[in-house]
Amino acid sequence: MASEFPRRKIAGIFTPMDADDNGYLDEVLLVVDRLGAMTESVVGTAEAMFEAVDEDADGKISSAEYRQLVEAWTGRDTETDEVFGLLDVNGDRHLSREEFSELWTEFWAGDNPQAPGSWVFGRFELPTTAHS
Ligand SMILES: [Ca+2]
Ligand SMILES: [Ca+2]
Repeated sequence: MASEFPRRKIAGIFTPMDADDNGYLDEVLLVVDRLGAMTESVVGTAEAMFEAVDEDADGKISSAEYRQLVEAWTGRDTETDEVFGLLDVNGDRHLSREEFSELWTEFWAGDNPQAPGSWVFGRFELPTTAHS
C-alpha cells in the first residue's frame, strides 16, 4: 500500500484525464500501490520516456523539450521554466539521462513532497484526498 502523498500526487495528474470517470484513475492508483516492489520497471519506463522526450536525440532534455512533454500531457500552453529550474538539479540547463531517471523514479515511487521529482509533470494543485 502506497502512502498518502504519492496517491495524492498521482491523483492530481490523472484526475483531469479521468473526466468521464471510467475507472482509469483507479487502475493507475492500483499500480501505484504496487510500485514499491516495482522500482526496476519504473526505471525501465524512465528510459523509454527519456527517449521519447529527447526529440533531437542529443542525450539530454532541454527546457523546450520538457515544455513539449508537459504541454502534450496537459493539452494546453503551460509555463514550465520555473519547474524546469527545480528539476535541473545540477543547474546545467539540461536534464541528463541520470537526472531524468531519478526524477521519474521519485515521482512514481517517492514519498517526499519537497522532492523535485514530484513536479516532473509540472506544478499542479494537490487534491486534498486521493480519488477512491
Ligand atoms: Ca534533446
Ligand atoms: Ca542538469
